Amino acid sequence: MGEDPASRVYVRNKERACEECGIYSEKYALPEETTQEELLGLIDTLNNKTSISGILVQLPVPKHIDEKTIINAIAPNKDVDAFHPVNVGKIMVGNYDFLPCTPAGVMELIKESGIDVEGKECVVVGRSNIVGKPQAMLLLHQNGTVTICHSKTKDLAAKTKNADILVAAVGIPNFIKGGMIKEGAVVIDVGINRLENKKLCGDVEFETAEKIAGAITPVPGGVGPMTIAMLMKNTVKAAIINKSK
Ligand code: L34
Repeated sequence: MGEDPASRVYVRNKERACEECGIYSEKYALPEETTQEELLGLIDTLNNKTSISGILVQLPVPKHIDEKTIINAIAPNKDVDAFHPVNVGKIMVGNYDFLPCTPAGVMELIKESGIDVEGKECVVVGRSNIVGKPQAMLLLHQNGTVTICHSKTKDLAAKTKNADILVAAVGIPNFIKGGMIKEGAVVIDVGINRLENKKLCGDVEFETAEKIAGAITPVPGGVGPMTIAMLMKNTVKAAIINKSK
């Protein structure tokens, strides 16, 4: 909804991924002026449309729309973002259908790189509902020892320097410097920041961090594409779950 230029790129990438996977998709590019009632009406239509297995409202939504109301309106069995409180609760107790795409993508990168989370010091910088909080929970499920840091954390560098696995999800360009990282640590950069020169950069200062880290993800080409891959996975799962209904 609206004119967010980054959202336009991400949604286009999602459409393209659907095509590549052979997933049927519908895109509704709603104008900024659309009312909350109209958006809720569309969600209700899609909730009841049997040809649709998964629904996603790309965030951020314009200021006159209440994000929580929108997330709550999506049928939990079609909530391929796993943002609905029912799905958030299921993740908390470890009995879930969908994982949120970005944290799940981070876990997949860790797993595919042969990194064992068990017993590791994991530090998540950022506590958003869509990344930081669920990321911490997924690392905990893999028996990591998890610390969540945020804007009020005292002596952040001491915390990040203790991390075997460091996940940066703060949304501040180049916030984590090489000097804040432990030698050999796994550094995962969730941030996608657009600089004034239009260049993309992460929350980690890559040039200094790559010299210290044992493994590190780039921006672009790191977590972003994994977010989309996990959306495809959730959508296939939703199709299977909803087929029997
Ligand atoms: N509802 N809103 C909802 N679900 C989501 O899972 C998202 N997110 C975040 C923003 N809002 C959302 C995304 O889709 C972030 N995000 C996302 C998706 C794709 C990419 C980045 C973020 C991506 O494709 N990144 C590319 C670069 C793209 C570019 O050129 O800007 C990369 O290589 O990182």
